[in-house]
Amino acid sequence: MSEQRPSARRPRFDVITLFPEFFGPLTGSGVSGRAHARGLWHLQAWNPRDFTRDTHRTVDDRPYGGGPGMVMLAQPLEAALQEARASRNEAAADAPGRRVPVILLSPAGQRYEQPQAQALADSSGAIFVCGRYEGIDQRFIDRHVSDEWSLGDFVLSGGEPALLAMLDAAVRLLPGALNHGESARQDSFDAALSGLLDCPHYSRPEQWLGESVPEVLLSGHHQRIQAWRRQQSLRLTALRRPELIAAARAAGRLSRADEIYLAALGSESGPGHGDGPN
Ligand code: 4GO
Repeated sequence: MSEQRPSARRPRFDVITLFPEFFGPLTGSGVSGRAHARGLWHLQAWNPRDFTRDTHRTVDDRPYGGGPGMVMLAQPLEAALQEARASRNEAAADAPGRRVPVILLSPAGQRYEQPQAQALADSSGAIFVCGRYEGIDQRFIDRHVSDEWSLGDFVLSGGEPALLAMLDAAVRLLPGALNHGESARQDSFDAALSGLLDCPHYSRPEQWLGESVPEVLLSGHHQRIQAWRRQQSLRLTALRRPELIAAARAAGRLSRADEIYLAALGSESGPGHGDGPN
């Protein structure tokens, strides 16, 4: 997957947000922070408050028609967006003549899942708009937003936490972001795992509070270990997310051995047994 990246250019994420400090941990800590330090990706925040024209630096006002809460004003958002676009063009972040996506985080958006994270990692980036309060003046959305993305069916007080999670999921897929290039590819949902859930993992000590590590993992027998891990993935996925088994089957990603194991599982306990992986 990662080898298919079209060029060595790093994705650039421009974020329009009233709370740029939200993104400090993403650029500063952990896997995403290290990838940022290595220059694998870039983030630039734009605060609409810096683009207001009144002395009070107003970014929101009451909704026409009444009702609770406040609405983000279109003008500071548009001015911030123009600045972000200009800055991207100066940096030649995007292919010439191609309009960069402007993406709003919204519960009404399209669901963001692993394929979307991979596509974002493979792209030259995007401009993201994080709303606060009750939302954003619809005229700004109609004029400028090309896509709306959602992390799931829940409401946040702002788009920032959703975007943090989305960017983290994308950035860790960048070539060179993880120390062991393989470990991203063996995660839950990845094609290398046929879109199944990941298997359980164990480390030292061999005995912990009377519980031991599955014997096969200590055997040193690579093929047996691979087979066991595959079976654990199949078992966990069949138990927790049976629709992912169906999708893997439909995509032709289940081997004959997989099917034999699943058939044995089915006759042993049946679906909905509620048992854990052990
Ligand atoms: C995104 C934004 C939830 C999501 C949001 C989500 N809530 N599920 N809240 O991805 C406009 C003001 C929307 C707060 C924003």
